[in-house]
Amino acid sequence: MALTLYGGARSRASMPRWYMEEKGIPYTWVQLDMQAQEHRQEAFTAINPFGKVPALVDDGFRAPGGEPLQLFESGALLLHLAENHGQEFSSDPATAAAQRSLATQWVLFANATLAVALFVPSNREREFPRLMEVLDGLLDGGRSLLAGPWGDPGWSVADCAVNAYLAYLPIFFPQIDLSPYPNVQATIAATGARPAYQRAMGAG
Ligand SMILES: N[C@@H](CCC(=O)N[C@@H](CS)C(=O)NCC(=O)O)C(=O)O
Repeated sequence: MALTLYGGARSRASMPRWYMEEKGIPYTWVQLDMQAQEHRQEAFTAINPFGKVPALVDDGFRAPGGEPLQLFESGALLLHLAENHGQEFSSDPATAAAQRSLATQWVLFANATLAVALFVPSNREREFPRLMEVLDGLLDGGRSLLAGPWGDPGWSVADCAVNAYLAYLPIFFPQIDLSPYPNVQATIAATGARPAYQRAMGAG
């Protein structure tokens, strides 16, 4: 069984890459030269027809046509990895079902709500403070976002998705004052100190 992750320098490929580094999931990293438009060439559009990174090939699974499974959209990659490689969910089916649904909620929140609030300038002014205020409350105590009545599962796919965007803040928006959000600041610092995060960011 082999996993191949395609990405570019400073791209969203760092999210699934961070997840695999944290969980010790073996993978091959293919870094496309996006300046040279390698992501628009046929060798890659055969994997993601939209020509965007990240994309993942998992030959432990078959697509409907029988070929190895190919996936695009960072959130889909994260959920596939959590479900099939990350040993994230409880052995109790009812607990696992709730954990899966919550993991999906957080990955979609990260990609569809948080990312838009950060990277779309008009939304940044309107949405950003409200989201940060709520996240700051939820991050109090350093628990996983998937902590619940079943306990704290530790670092999870939900933390990967949300914290990866929070960690972008000082990189892309150093002018934003985060002092009103001390738990967000602590989370960003803790993320940056994780060896797996450093490995994921360092080379990719
Ligand atoms: N919603 C997608 C966004 C993918 C995306 O826009 N990737 C950027 C790099 S971070 C890209 O490939 N841009 C090149 C292009 O659109 O030509 C995801 O989360 O995977």
